[in-house]
Amino acid sequence: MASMNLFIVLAVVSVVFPTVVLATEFKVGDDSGWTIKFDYVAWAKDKEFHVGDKLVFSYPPGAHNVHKVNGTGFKDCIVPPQNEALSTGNDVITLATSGNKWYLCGVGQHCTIGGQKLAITVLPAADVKLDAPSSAPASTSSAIGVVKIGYQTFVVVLMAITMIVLV
Ligand SMILES: *[C@@H]1O[C@H](CO)[C@@H](O)[C@H](O)[C@H]1NC(C)=O
Ligand SMILES: [Cu+2]
Repeated sequence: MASMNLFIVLAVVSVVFPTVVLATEFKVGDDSGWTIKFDYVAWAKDKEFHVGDKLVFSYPPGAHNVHKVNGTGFKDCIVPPQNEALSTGNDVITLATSGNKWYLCGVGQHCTIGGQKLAITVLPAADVKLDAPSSAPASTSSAIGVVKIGYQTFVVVLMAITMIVLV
């Protein structure tokens, strides 16, 4: 019986695990958090953001806030109404769509003088990080398709075996 239970656990884990691995949580500014006089351009430069990933803006509550703005707002530091700000000091934003996203701090001159603003480009959901060089997108996606089908088949077979053993 113990081995069957293990089997079930493995089957469940194999279904649940991929979604856990594939979403990345980014702490904006790493150990510096969300603050003034930090180079968020450099911070974002070498990172890949995908739909489903999360941004965490971390700062002492009251010191800063977080506004999502458009490209113009970003460039000119146009601060939206205060009541639209995130301001808990631990603001988590799930990247729901692909494309360019812009965020800034609406406190004082933090955006204009402090450079407290972040621009990122969100890529489609990261099914697999097998990313071949982007020169061959078509073959890459079909390869991913095969991998996914293979994986799902594996899980279904595993489930089926588990059921048969249990009956
Ligand atoms: C960008 O946001 C500002 C206000 O923050 C608004 O006035 C403007 O129309 C927006 N631009 C676009 C292209 O949506
Ligand atoms: Cu600020």
